[in-house]
Amino acid sequence: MSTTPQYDAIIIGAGIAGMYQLYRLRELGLKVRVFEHGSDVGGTWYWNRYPGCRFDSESYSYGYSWSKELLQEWNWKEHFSPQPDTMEYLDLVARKFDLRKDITFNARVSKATYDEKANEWEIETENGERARARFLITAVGVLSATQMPRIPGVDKFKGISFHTSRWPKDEKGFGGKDIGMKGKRVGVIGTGATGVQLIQEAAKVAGHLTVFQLAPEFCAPLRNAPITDDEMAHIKENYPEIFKKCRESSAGFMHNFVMKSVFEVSDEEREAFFEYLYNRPGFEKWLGNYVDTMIDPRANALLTDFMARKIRSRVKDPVLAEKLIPKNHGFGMRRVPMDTNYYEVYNQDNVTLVDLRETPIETITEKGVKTSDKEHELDILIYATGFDAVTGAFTRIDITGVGGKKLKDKWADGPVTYLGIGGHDFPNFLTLVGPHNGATFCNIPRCIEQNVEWVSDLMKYMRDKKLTRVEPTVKAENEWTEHVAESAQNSLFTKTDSWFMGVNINMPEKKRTFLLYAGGAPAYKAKCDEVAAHDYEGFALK
Ligand code: NA7
Repeated sequence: MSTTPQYDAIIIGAGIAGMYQLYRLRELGLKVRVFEHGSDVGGTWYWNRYPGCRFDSESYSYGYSWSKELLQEWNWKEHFSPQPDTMEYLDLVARKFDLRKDITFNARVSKATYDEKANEWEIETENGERARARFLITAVGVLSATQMPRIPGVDKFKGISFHTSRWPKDEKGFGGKDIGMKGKRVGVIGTGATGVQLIQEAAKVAGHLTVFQLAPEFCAPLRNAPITDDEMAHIKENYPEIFKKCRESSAGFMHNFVMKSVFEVSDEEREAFFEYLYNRPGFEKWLGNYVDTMIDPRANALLTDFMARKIRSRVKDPVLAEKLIPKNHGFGMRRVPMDTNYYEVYNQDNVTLVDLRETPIETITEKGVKTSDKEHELDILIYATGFDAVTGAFTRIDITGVGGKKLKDKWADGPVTYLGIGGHDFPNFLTLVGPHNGATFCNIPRCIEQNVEWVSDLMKYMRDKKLTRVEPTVKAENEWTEHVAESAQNSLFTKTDSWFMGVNINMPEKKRTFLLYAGGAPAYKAKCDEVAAHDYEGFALK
């Protein structure tokens, strides 16, 4: 008899999705095991502990909504929670619901194989540990597959160096270690949402900070603030309204587009509204703007012009300001980094911007970064170069379905999925926040809850009906994949290159295709509910 441990379900990943999925399946009475690469819960928040790492979602719209007790027990300290506080929150969740007892930590799943005869999945970790289960549920995150740049010499640098998602841990707390940037020559490569958060902190302490920028993003002010006791008391009273607002919004945030065109209003009214939004906290200036700013390029151009003027007003040197203004995309067509005095950093004497479009990196050396014009000597070099987004966390596991078919091959020309929750030839394989899933462009815990609850209902349904195998049909996955592409065509996301489109300068082999779902969270939920109401239409069940 096999000694491989046997479960009803195996979950890969103990981030926000994996933690909740574990809780829900345990409530169903199932035997569940979670395998997690990190040494603790938290997923994205566990790995990303660089200085400045924090939410861009309003904190109180981000936490789990499923436990009234938890909602009343936890006090958010800031409107946009910093990473150590978020980890403290997730630690509370893990302790309160005794989640850690069912999680194996320091266990990266490297292989998952479907055994057709047994109708079971077998996983194997890098350490050689194995386990089997009827269901395999992935909770691997959208931005978790760390991508180092493909620059010659990345292993040559003799100083302190790592990717932002591998920042060392503070042994005494939940955040990142103080690596001693104070007074040092620090270099940061990459100016996406992560780079921006890190740069504005590093500039406060570094002797000299050199920012290596390939192409700038349009950043906008976060406007974070502490949450007072009175505010927190008010938030606790209003959780039902907060979550209702999120449910009704297109991306699960507390903001919704204004159902008006920029062209319906006068120039003065439009400018005043843009200005109002610019002074508001969070993503409202992106996701609470006139609806056509994200659909119509002419409308987007007006908002883009406003945002470019803001950058010019914040950066003293006009030549430098132009280098910080994106010319290859409009505002909001790529993920908008939220800033706190980011642009003002470039007015400081201790900060230099190196525009890699003018002077490309030739190689990383023992001493620093050699660009086409000079060698920049550094003590610390941080790579804020992003991730093999959305599909990377899947394709880095050797996943084999029916008849030896590999998921990696199935997705070679871009993912093919049904509801972003599974695919043909991969029975009982359920992908929370997978590519094409409504949770990919969303205030993620809001949509994670929808995903987890839907999957839990499916598993309950199967148990009640004594069904043991669920697999999307080819027709259903083709139709959904087409629908995903169509929904993206109506947005401006497809009009530029970004990780939304699977474009990564370090991965030229990755196909350019829309990896998210742009139809909106309410439409996605409605479709999932309809599928469930029709006995999981589009899935072959037996
Ligand atoms: P992103 O948004 O993918 O940003 C990565 C940045 O690194 C971006 O500015 C890239 O420039 C730059 N990059 C990547 N490779 C290189 C090389 N080889 N040389 C120079 N610069 C490079 O990742 P983040 O971690 O900032 O954010 C990820 C998400 O996390 C974010 O959207 C949030 O949702 C949370 P490029 O864009 O290619 O011009």
